[in-house]
Amino acid sequence: MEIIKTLGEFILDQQRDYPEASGELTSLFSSIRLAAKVLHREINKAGLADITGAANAENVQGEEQQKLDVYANERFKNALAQRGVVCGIASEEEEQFVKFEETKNLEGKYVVLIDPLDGSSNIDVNVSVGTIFSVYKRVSPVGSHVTEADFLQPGHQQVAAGYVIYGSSTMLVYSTGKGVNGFTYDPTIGVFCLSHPDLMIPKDGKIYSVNEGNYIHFPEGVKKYIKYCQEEDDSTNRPYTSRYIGSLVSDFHRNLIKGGLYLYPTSSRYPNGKLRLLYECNPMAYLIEQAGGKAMAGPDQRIMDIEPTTLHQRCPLFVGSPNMVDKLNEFISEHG
Ligand code: P6P
Repeated sequence: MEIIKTLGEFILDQQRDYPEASGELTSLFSSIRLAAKVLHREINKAGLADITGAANAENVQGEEQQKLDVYANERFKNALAQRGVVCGIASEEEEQFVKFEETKNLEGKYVVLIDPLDGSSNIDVNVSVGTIFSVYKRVSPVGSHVTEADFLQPGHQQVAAGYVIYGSSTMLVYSTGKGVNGFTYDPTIGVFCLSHPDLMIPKDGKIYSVNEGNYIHFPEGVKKYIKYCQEEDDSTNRPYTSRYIGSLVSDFHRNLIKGGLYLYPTSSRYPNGKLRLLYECNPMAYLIEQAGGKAMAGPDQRIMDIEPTTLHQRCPLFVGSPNMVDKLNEFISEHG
């Protein structure tokens, strides 16, 4: 008979690997799991209910907030505040970081940075979207209010990171520093089941993911790499396949499973890159390195070594199979 290992059982098993663990991270993950289940339900009926239309608000990025963006942000914020182990969050949907003021939260040891619904512009065309989260231990004293410094930590300080992908099935993929594991949601029994244990990205791949509409604005080295991907060369499995969904979580997840490289370089519209360091690039970088891959902002700039200065700062992102990242870096080093 098939043995189902649920996310809850997996987390408890992992907690046994951390003798000093006090169960707080376990509690944090259970709140993420709850919010993910609620969002699964809302996203899967979004086409039917009037919650895909713009909420007429704008987020800090100046992007029109879809109602589900707002809904997702509230769901995760409330779930994370409930358990008391989190003292505050930073979110793509919140201009400032959010202090959790209840006494139980002042004692919280963790902060969470989150993109509650990445790729939300895809919702009304029924393309997969995702939630991305990043977890740090606070640096400010337990018992005090959370401070901005708690959020402006470099990515190598993360204690956990993950994403939820709301696609043909809903999956939670995360790491606490001991490898990457994927759980598929079974709505008939309401649990996430271990479906992709010990995920490792192939060292090489045949897929590159980039918005080629920005090609003329890319740095010369990136342009040359894209042409390298398109050249005929059987010995190196080229030409590669171009796959770009416009939803980071979806492109990242496919490349994690099959091997590949996702690129969001600088461009005229985004001179510092489009993606946000704290709640998109760092969590994806943490996951890909745990899965044997690489995440860089440039030839000599590991994403997780960037010292953050502002909550919503952007950076270029090159993430995926290590050999593909290395090849791209060769082109950028040679051609700028
Ligand atoms: P573009 C979605 O807005 C997002 O942040 C990522 O999920 C996605 O990969 C990227 O931006 C798409 O950006 O400029 O290609 O539409």
